[in-house]
Amino acid sequence: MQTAIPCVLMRGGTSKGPFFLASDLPSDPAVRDRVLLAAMGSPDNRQIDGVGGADPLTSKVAIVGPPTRADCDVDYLFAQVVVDEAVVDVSPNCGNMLAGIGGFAIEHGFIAAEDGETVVRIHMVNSGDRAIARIPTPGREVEYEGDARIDGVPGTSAPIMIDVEDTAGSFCGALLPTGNPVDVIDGIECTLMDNGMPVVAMRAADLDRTGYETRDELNADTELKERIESIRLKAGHLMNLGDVTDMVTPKMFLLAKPKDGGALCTRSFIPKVAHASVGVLAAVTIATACVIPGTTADGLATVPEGSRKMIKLEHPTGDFAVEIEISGPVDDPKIERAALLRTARKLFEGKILIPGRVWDGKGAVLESATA
Ligand code: NQM
Repeated sequence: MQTAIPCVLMRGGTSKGPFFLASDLPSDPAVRDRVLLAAMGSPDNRQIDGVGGADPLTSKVAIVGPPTRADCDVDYLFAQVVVDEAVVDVSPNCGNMLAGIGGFAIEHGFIAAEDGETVVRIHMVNSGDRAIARIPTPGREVEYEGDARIDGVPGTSAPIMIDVEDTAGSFCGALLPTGNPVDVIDGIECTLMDNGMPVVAMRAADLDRTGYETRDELNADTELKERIESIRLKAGHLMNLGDVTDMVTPKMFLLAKPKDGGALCTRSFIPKVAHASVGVLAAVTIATACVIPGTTADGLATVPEGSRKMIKLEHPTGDFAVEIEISGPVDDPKIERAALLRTARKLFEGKILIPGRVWDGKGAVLESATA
């Protein structure tokens, strides 16, 4: 017998994956992870026996439950299901899947919709931070259709404005976990930074690359990927993350001067596959690096004047704008707030079926999904 689990498949920003109610999944994290692996079809390059899209950007899961923070309406736990390994990583946030949480929370009764727009306060359980999403709700119904366009997604959808708060040092304890704007790893200058996502930012030129390569070119560049992974494993220790072998953070960035009118050109690895565009909180962190003196972005980035700045990051399929508000002295700015535009769309609702031997629906694991 298969076990049926209620689920909504959503596109959140440039990512896609099943959204579950926490109450519909096993409460034991080890059993839950086996269920998620089975649901997505991991480990397998094609995820042929599950609903995963065989790409890190479409092998993501959102788990939603009642708020455990008094100033929030809903809890959101993000899980990255690794495509070709039996690994589920709940250490990072995902700002793209985040875009789908507001609508899901309204439609599942965590918060009542207003007529026009509903503000949903989301507890990002992975980091403990809060995000505020503004969901279009004309007639008290979640509106998915609209005129907003984001690069990496064809067509247009309803705009979702998201503010993220107090994300500095969410995972690493400090914005600059080593206290330095630059550290040298394997002979390469790296900025190790966490403003919602741990990232390692390197100048593409220092690795003898242009920083304007396509995603396919980067994915085929085995020598580059090996050098980047060696740097990542060392950076993990320096960033207070410990052994990151089985973690999908830190994310790895190559930086170059902008060439399409943006502030900075980026290419990212998440962390072993090149991103088709750029992660949301990773982009917030890189935008932050653009305004901190002495980082690897300093000197490459063209940063607008003023305390409220729109920083446009170029990526392989367009650009991504992050609005950041800073205060304090120019040589030691404090990031007050980051805001961004995303869209999301409900694609499918129903039940995911997983083999009964993985989970019988009653909390008992009868057999490992990977056995
Ligand atoms: O950085 C990809 C994505 C992400 C994560 C990744 C993200 C973020 O594009 O907040 O959104 O880094 O694996 O969905």
